[in-house]
Amino acid sequence: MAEIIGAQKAVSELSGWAVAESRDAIRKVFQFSDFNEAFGFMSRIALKADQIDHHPEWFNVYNKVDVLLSTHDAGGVTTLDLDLARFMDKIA
Ligand code: H2B
Repeated sequence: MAEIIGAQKAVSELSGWAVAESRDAIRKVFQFSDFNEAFGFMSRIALKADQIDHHPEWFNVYNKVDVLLSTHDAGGVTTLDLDLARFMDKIA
């Protein structure tokens, strides 16, 4: 099981991510030029997420992807979320 680090610590190590209001999770809204770019991003993240068996909660409208990361099995933000957030920032 991945180690819980908490949302506050995770956002302090990232840029553009915020502590979610609802629970121990981190959130970022990615904005792209159009739907094609947004969905391309989601496709690449989806492949990675399935490889590492760690999946985002996300909501897409046209060129925006609203992402929430948390480790359900652990009940909070872990190093897995930090790693996935860093990967998303690299791909975006
Ligand atoms: N994704 C996230 N974000 N948190 C989890 O705890 C989690 C997951 N657990 N993806 C995985 C799948 C687990 O349910 C499967 C059975 O390995």
